[in-house]
Amino acid sequence: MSINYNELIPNNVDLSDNRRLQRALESWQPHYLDWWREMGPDGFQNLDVYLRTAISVDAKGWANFGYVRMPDYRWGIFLANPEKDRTINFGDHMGEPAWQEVPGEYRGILRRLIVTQGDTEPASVEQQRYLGATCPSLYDLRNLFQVNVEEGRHLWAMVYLLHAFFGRDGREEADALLERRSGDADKPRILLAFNEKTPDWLSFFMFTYFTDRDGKYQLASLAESAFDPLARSCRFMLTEEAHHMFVGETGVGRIVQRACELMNEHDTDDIRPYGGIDLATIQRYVNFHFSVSCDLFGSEMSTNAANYYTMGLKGRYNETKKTDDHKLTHDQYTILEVDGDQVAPKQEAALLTINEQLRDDYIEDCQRGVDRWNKIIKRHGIDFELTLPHRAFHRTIGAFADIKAAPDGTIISQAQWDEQHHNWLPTEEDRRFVASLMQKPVIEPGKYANWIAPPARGINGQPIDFEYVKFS
Ligand code: BYC
Ligand code: FE
Ligand code: FE
Repeated sequence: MSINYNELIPNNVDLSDNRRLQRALESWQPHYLDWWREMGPDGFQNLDVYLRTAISVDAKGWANFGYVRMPDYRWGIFLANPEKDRTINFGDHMGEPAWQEVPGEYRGILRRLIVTQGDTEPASVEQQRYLGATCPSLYDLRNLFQVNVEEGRHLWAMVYLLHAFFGRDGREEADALLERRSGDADKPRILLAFNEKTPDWLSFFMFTYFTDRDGKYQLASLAESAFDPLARSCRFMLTEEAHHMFVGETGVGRIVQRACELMNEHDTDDIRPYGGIDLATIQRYVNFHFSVSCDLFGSEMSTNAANYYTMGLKGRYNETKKTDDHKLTHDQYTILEVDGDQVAPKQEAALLTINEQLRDDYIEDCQRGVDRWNKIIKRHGIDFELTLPHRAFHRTIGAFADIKAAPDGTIISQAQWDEQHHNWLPTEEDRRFVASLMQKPVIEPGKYANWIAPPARGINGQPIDFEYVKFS
């Protein structure tokens, strides 16, 4: 299905056939642009940025790269192609045809899921608003802006669903998505991680590695939804998500590489005097971003999640590849719980552990990238391993919210935590140091800040010294 770019709102949903919906979205559009100007990237809005724009939703649709001013980016409504005669793959409605409309009894709950998903997208743009001013290169600046415009597009995806299927309540929720603000005391974003700051580029790369990856797993679960327009929206969003995680993985990898180079060059672990970010600091950032992202999966035991599943609203990762009965009424699943002064495995009813099952898939995926970072370290002959902290570490949601745990999962006292946590989480001093490396933007084509290695290759086959953002 090709995308119609001749309309005010590019789309592949035949928007012009539904004049009421078209008009409603066209009246939301200027509010979106106001939000983008107010809360999107600070500065840089009049520069030409080498961005990709989807021209169709099949694999070849991504081949379109060109210079665009960000406010002129063609945000629109793109759903993956419909699957013919799609049926519901799990829960009470398994085997029935997928829904093209929202069943009345699930309206409130489905709207809430869509709003929660939609809320994260503008939140992340707000969190990343000031990073342009300290970019390590034009290549990285372009990647930041690519991520930002696509998160804006993800907001459009959810707003389309709200407008098209939820009537007046949906329109009100769409307006509210532009009113909440990341970190605002009075009108914060919904989920905790999206109210944290992303103050520097190490945080940005960690965020796109760990937090965008929550996006991947949540979107994959929603892509299984019985509500077909949601499933198709999320399917296409996942193709955009892959680039965000690539930015995170390669960004952290390049910082690790530069750290190793400086360690070898100066024969010391203490590379701060040479303007590198030491591996111990990188580990503390990993600990922070991994733990707050783990919280995004909700409680281990969740009747909400069980209901979403039974109702057919939100499935598991790769639902159709699983070989159980897709109802889970009799199955068990092992999760970790606090048992006295230890963290111990316990069997629970599988249906209640859907959140934890997704978190397990997520953690496994997180580990793969950490392994690749460790290969970089090993290749430099350095004896150090980055590790993911235990899932009980530094949690504020779920079974471990009320205890303190060391990164290895040992339960410790509050006093031990107070004494040790500066070794485990970024300190004020770490953050000040990282920020001190990132005082000025590096905007000369082909130049890279000293604390990060250049990428292995450029974007879309372009060289690494390409003018990814035009300042002239
Ligand atoms: N912060 O049964 P529970 C992305 C609340 S990221 C604050 O444990 P449930 C992106 C919960 O709402 C993907 N509150 O959890 C990435 C509930 O409240 P009520 C975002 C939280 O409901 C980077 C209570 O605690 N998408 O796309 O099973 C850049 C107990 O709930 C949190 C989605 O999240 C938290 N961390 O699951 C850009 C998908 N966790 O009912 C974008 C949609 C839980 O007591 N959302 N609570 O008032 C969902 O599927 C679910 O809402 C959650 C929570 C998985 C988040
Ligand atoms: Fe997104
Ligand atoms: Fe993303």
